Amino acid sequence: MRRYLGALVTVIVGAAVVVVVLVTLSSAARIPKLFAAPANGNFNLDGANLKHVTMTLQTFPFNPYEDAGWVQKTYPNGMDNGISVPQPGDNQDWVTYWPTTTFQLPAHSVVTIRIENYDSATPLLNDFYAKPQGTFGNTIKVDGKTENQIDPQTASHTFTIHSIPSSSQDWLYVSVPVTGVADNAKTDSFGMPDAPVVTEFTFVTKGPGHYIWQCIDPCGAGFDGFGGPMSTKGYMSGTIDVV
Ligand SMILES: [Cu+2]
Repeated sequence: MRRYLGALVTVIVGAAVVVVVLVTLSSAARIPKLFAAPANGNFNLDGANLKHVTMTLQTFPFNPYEDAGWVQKTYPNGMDNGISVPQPGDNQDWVTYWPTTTFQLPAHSVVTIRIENYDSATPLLNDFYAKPQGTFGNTIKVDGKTENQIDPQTASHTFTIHSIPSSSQDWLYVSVPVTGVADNAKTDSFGMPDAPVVTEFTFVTKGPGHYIWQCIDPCGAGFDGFGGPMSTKGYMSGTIDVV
């Protein structure tokens, strides 16, 4: 009997250790929240009446929590365009998309994404990504002005949706350059610009599928700027589920 009791205690202690480790890891991990794009009425596209959704995202040169008071001042009620602002998280010096990197979009719908970029330029390594692709008219609006390409030297990030070829889901490829804030722009004492550069683009989703998106600008650390935030999910990359 004693022998069985000893085994039982070992199993219980082992299970408790596993639970403590999992709880500690999950509270320390930066697990991006799901952002389901909010409806924004309908969109008449070539006679078809499609659902229209609009998402607003930000890109920051560092975690905005590093700038004491900025988050409080900019999102006083703790909401960032309909989604609660994330917790401070780790790697605060890394460039990052906000408020999350995990998105859900409706199928067969018109999607408008607006990116408020507070980061400065890191010239593209490949000019291919200086041209918007897969958007309406292969264009973007940069601070309200329609463009079909940007100067690759002024790029700060890209928002590039793609996936591996699969016969079980539609193909979806959308890529836009995100223009950086000018080096001489006015900033606060932490380096946060007073105003972002706003890039807006619109595209149509096809059928349901699971896609990934990432930035292809060398905005990260290490070799060719593709390490750190560029090689860690939740900063410069994430997922898009079309449902
Ligand atoms: Cu980037």
